Amino acid sequence: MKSTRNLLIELLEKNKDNYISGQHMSNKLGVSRSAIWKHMKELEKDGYEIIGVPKKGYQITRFPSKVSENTIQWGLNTKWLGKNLVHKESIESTQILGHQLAIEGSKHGTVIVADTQTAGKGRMERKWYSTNGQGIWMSMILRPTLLPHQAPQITLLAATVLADVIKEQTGIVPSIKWPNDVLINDKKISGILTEMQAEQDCIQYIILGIGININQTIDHLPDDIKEIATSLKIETEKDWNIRDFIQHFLVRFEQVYQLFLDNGFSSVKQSWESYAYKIGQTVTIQTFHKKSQAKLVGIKADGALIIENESGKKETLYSAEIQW
Ligand code: BTX
Repeated sequence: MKSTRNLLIELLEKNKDNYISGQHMSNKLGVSRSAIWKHMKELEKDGYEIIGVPKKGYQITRFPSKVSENTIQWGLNTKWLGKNLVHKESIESTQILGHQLAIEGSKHGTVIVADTQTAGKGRMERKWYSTNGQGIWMSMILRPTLLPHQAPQITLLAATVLADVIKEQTGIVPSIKWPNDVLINDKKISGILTEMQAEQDCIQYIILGIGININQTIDHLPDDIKEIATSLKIETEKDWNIRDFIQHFLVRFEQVYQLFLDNGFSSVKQSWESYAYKIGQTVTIQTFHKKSQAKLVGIKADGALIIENESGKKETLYSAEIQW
């Protein structure tokens, strides 16, 4: 059930080119005009600008780009994802808080967002740079009824959703380097980290962490990643509204996640393949025990990587790094 405040935002958003009368809003939402007025004062505190003209009504003139629990949740058209949301200005890592909250029992769909992370985590103890207010640093708690070996499929799903959202919002078609790097023009715009607490045949929870570089210029990127990283701003030469981007991502993620649970991995697989990086090409692959040249063939029905090794034999890899 949507809150009155969410419905009010939607109404104002739908009518953003016109004035809308207090009476009309009050009839539509089934609350008094003074309640509407109080809600609008609250919206103004979070950066919405609403003008009121006697006899005409109200018009929203600015939606906030500010990220806060309120601004993300207001107007967020999801059923369960992000309905419980924690926003921190600065945090060590949204993954760490995600684990804490999950252990304390936070529900499926809880989202944690930070403006900056002081110790953002990549895979295998690597570092994830999370500059202040210039990207999306977000983790979500998922409690799927899947088997532990299916968890990596959620990583591929998240990368696919992000690629879709980037394509819809910017017109740029990204690529996905197996398993989890989303690239634009062969540079990394996003990283995804899936951590899981599981027993032999059941997942207790997954903390799905997503880092997306949004408004950094090349000067904001630390020297050691300047050559390999990019941001939406670098690629499009404009600033992006971080709050809007989070909302688009959450809405899309919820839809695709539901399809995945209902129909299995095949629809995700198809979409993932449409973005696949260097399929059919020979690349350097690092596995736990060796580094070798191999041709990327595709992914299996369960999301594992299929390669053709130097002697022409097909192999299936569940864990590996495709090198640049
Ligand atoms: P990864 O291990 O695939 O990538 C980490 C590598 O990516 C680093 O070693 C570095 O070379 C490069 N890198 C670091 N920061 C950036 C950046 N901002 N942009 C591009 N490249 C970078 C990928 O790990 C998983 C990253 C998940 C990050 C999210 S943010 C929210 C959540 N909280 C948290 O601590 N981690 C996740």
